Amino acid sequence: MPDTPSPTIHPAWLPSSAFRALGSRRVRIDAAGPLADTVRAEVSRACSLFGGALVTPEAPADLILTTAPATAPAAPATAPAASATAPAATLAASSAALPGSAAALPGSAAALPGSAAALPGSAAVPAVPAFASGSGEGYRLGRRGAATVVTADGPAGLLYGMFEVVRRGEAAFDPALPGERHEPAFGLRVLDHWDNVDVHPVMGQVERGYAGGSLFWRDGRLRDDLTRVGEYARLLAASGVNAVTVNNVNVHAGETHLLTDRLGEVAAIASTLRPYAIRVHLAVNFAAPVILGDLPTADPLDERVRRWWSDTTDRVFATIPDFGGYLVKADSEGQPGPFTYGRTHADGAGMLAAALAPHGAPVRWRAFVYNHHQDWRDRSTDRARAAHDHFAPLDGRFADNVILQVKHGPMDFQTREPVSPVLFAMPRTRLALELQVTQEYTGQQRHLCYLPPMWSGILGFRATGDNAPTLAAMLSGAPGSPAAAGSPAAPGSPAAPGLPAAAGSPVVQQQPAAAGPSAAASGAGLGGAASGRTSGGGVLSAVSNVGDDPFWTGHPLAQANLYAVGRLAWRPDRDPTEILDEWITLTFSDAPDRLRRTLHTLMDDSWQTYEQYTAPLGVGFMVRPGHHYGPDVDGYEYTPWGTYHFADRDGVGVDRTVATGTGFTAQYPAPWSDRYESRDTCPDELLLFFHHVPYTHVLRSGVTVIQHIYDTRFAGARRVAEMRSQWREMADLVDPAVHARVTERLAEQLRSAEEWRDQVNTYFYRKSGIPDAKGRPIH
Ligand code: GCW
Repeated sequence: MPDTPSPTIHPAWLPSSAFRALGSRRVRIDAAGPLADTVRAEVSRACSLFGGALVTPEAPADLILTTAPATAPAAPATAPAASATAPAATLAASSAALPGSAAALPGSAAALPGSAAALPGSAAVPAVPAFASGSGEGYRLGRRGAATVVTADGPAGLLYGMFEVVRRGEAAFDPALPGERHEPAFGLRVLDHWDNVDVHPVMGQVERGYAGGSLFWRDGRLRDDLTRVGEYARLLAASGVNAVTVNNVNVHAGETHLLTDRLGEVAAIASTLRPYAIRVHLAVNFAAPVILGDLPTADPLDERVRRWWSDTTDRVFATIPDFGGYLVKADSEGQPGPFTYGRTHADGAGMLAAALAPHGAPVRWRAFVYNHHQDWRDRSTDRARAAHDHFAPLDGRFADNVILQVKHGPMDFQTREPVSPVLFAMPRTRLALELQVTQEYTGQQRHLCYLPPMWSGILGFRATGDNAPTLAAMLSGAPGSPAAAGSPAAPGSPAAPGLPAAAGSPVVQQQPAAAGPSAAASGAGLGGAASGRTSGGGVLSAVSNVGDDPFWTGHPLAQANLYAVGRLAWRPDRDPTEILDEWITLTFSDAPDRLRRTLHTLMDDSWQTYEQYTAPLGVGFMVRPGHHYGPDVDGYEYTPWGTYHFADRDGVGVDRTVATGTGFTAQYPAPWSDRYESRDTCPDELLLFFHHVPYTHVLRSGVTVIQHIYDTRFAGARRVAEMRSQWREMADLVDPAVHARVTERLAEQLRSAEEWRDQVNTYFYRKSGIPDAKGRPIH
């Protein structure tokens, strides 16, 4: 079937109008090579729209985009950013680092794993991997004479610097613009697509996708027209992402061939993404040697199997020289893995790592491994414990280019979970944080749910105490980050991990965007900017929420979640409200104040609103089995999936204490092990995740659990009704197509929120026999 691309694709955060300031200037580009060509094309398109011009090196310019000489330090931490003169002869130096050029490929000696400086805090922590860093991504922004100057560390930095100028608009040309240094905290910023090549009979084209079909695949093959993939690359580069995994971690039979005889399709995607400095990753099937019919075994210690992976991987790199790496889901939810052969996950990952190491590339190995054949009567098995039980004992046994990819919570992307303890239990293993942008459990892009406040709380979590480094600092190896040294969340308070106390007050400390040495630059002892390392180590991954929907994400306002991932990967300590504001400015350029204010009102707290009408106090699930949309309080209660709330006539919640429960609290370091262990210090929002309590238990907020359930369900549904009216009033300020789509989604959100309210309330009223103290109707 031929592709039928929709003629009206929403421009998301890159409408033409966002380029007005840049496009009306005289712009000089002192750089050459493919990425510089991309920048040149962007600038000339903008200039043709707004009357500016690309000018020659001799001509006066309002904006100079240049790459710093590769021989000079990338950015002395103390040097005033704007003081450098634009190097006239940067072209040859920069071309060495262009993607696609041999010198930039990860096989070069400089890019071999283990070559960078060590992470902070522990001598045992492995070196920051060069392969996790995009090269030359940083840049300085400042003024020289009458011009604004972007001096990039390399070609990718030129692209990112150009998009920063776009984001700033007129402010980028303010004569008082201070000198700033920018570089990403996380070196690898990757969006994982759970896209199937063949339409899966149950999961469809995109597993957990709520925005139509795949951008890459259609009915069993690569799309003929990859124009949208190119547009996607452009959007991602503008948000700061630098890698994409093109297929589902559940690698079915057809998709297994992408590694070998269908590699050409992956190469075509790689070519489309490359102009925007985005590398391709592939999810691979652990049993590929068997499935593809080449070998009788996939045993990771079998020499034939190891050779197979090594030869296959060599062919991948021969076809796609800047290939990013593998992603593996093994021994999980039916996927094959090393357990079949009595081997460990370190053995399994090690085999793939050995195949990738000569190319300087990593394997991301997922820690999402648990028993999905449980019996609710067996209280000793706890799914929350599983990842730690499986992986923590293997710390130190993973190869240098293995990155263990850990979901942010111990269960499964629920609306509220504590931060996974695995992230603090493996100091000798490289770890990646996995977020879920696709809203599997958070309203499936029918509900408005701006997720960055949740992510911000996770990135800002301080596992070992209120003055300890944040998770972001630990993972990114950027200890100088203000996030690592900022003011603590109050111990045990509701403002503790993942629990912003109120809207707009995220846990993570803020830093003025531009002031002083940057986060990474101040980590000079780490091989930071001063030593020429232009990106942080570390990996931030997220499951994409994009499809072939004209608005990209189904719900047009869910674009903000996608935008924010890249922005947080550059600056994990940024205020989510500020990121939202930036997204509004770009997406609704020329937005009058009334629209801006309303969007904040609708979105800033929307995650908390969603939480208010769904499963209470961190207990999770209560969704309809299979598709996970809408309420079904007991939907998973008697299934083998290990996702129980244990409500009975006396109380609700999962006892995960050491004293009387599954002992999960002991997987945390102090002080959190103690805080979670005690009902008195466990944050309210996570109470039912850690404790089974009577309905009459009084929360730290002063209300009983049952009354909290009623109050928040009523408040949540009421809030959605208000949101609907507030949006209605925006009709004159928003593109009618966007307005109509959001209107339709809010109507469904309200229907669903009322359904949640009624089902949860009536369930707990009947279980507990305790009426609502305020006498409201419980249906
Ligand atoms: O949350 C579960 C999803 C599965 C998904 C799995 C995973 C890709 O329901 O659809 O499979 O997580 O993360 O592997």
